Amino acid sequence: MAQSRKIVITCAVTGAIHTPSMSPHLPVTAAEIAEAAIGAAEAGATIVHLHARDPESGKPDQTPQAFEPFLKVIKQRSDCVINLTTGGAPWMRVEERILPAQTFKPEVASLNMGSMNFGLFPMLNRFKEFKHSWEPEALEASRDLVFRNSFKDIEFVLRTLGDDGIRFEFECYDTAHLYNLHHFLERGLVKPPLFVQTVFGILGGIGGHPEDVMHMKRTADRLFGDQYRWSVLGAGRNQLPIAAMSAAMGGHVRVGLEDSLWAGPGRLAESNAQQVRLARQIIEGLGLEIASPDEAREILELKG
Ligand code: KMH
Ligand code: ZN
Repeated sequence: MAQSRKIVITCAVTGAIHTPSMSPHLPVTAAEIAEAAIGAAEAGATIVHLHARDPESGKPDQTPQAFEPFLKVIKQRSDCVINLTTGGAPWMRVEERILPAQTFKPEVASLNMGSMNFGLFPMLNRFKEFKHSWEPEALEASRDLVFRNSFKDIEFVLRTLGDDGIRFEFECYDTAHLYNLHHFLERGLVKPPLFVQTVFGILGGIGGHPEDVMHMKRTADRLFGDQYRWSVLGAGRNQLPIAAMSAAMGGHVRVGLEDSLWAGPGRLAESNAQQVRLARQIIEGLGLEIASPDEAREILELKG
């Protein structure tokens, strides 16, 4: 892994996993998503990873029309790097999931590197009051849900989006996904430097223990050497401890309400910017600096 003294903070502002009833601070409308992304960028996030939602129900919405209004505002008011999800929600088909990236051709798009169980249902124990019927239904349905990212799906995304110069945030939820990425590297379908987002603590993927983090890093180091840039995403309570581990080792970090609703034990984060500030404190406390958008463009070799 190429170590960096400038740390790229990604902020994933809303996602598709948490539901509006879980936190009043989860951005749902286009105006809320725009404000959250701009606030995160002002607090020090270099990249904003974006999903859209139906403004009434908060249900994930992968139509380009849902993305357009907040993308316009963010681009007017910030120079941050835009990263559009191709994960959408785990129950969507890949053709639907790539529509926003296909339409808006961002600098970065996420790409999930393997199929997996995606266990949302444990949240049914923690959160019991739901305003919309789709919320508990979606969580319950995850008992029998496979987040499908077959080799054919991954190749389809690479071939459809790669020609537009879009670079990828390769989301790897277990060591197998690193090997899948290595397979595409060997076939010449992905180009270094690879922006590898290792994901910890999702039920269905690797856990959030420090040994899990080290095992993913060692495996990525062995497979990719200097050809990758390492970033981490810890789900829920794993978010900041894992961010701290990564930063201490010269890796990059991702925070945001997509990945965790919390700002500390039992304390809901009041904004995405608050989580960015917490990550920034860790980074600067370690004597490191956060990367500006242009520095991130250089580190990740984005099209700019
Ligand atoms: N929700 C995260 C664990 C995507 O958007 O492509 C993974 C994610 C998927 O960010
Ligand atoms: Zn996402």
